[in-house]
Amino acid sequence: MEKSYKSGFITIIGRPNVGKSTFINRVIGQKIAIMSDKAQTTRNTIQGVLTEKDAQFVFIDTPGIHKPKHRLGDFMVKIAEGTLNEVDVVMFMINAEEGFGRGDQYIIDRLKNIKRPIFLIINKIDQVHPDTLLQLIDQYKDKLSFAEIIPISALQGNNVTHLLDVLKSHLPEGPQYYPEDQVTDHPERFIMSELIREKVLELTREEIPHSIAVVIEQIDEQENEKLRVQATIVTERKSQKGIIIGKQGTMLKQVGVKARKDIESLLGTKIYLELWVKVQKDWRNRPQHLQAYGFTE
Ligand code: GDP
Ligand code: K
Ligand code: MG
Repeated sequence: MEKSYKSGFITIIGRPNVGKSTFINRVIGQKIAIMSDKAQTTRNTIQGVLTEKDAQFVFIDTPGIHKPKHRLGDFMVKIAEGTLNEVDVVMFMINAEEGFGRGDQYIIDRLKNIKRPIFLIINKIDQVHPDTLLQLIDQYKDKLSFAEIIPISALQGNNVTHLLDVLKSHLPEGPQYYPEDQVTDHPERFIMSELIREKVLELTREEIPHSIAVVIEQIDEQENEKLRVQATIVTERKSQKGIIIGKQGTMLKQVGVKARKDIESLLGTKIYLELWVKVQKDWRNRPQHLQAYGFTE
């Protein structure tokens, strides 16, 4: 008898920095969701597609659900919540290094009415003693009726294959939604801007909060077949612009070098990257600006 094909959509939800993007990158094996040790790095849903012989997993990376502090936060929570009832499995990811907190309660309250199988994924087990793990499971197991509780290390890969097997068992029979060589349905433009934003966050450390956006203004091909990518980094304040540019442009240059390398490996081609920085006061609170930067509903 022919074995049936399984496919479905899986969303990953959890507090910022628990490892959602790291997990997607690990299973997809290509850098599609940016990672950083700062909260709220991921602002949009990114789909990662994993195709196996008998199944296709479509992962949706959500921005961390957290209480909104401004309009952008509001927007991020809305898309994260919106995905929950449209998927086949919800993965609620927590960080094994942290105990149950208010942020988790907030998420659990939002998961209570979801009619989908919810997995509790305890990530970063490479950082904790097995006893801590047992205590955590004890703490969480009665808060919600979890279909599965699975500890993993997204960074080192421990137990990730097992998780995929269990996920597969929860997926319905279905078609192969995407061709097997497609790993994401996100426009490359968006990923490029995310890679640039990641470098800014990484290199400027604590000084730049999440008040930046990156816009890819233009992509064109040069005569020598290199692509030229022009991008603008939008900041809220003049002082932030100064930090991003750095002394005699050194910071911006570093951002450019690092982002260029990642974009080149994404596109498989050499590029020129031109970066500009501009100040747009209070952009996060103005709906028309959110739209201009791609945060549309
Ligand atoms: P997200 O905000 O949930 O998408 O979290 P990220 O994927 O951006 O990860 C946040 C930080 O946690 C990064 O510095 C990752 O390298 C780190 N991280 C993610 N998974 C693991 C893990 O399994 N073990 C350890 N030790 N660190 C991890
Ligand atoms: K993050
Ligand atoms: Mg993320």
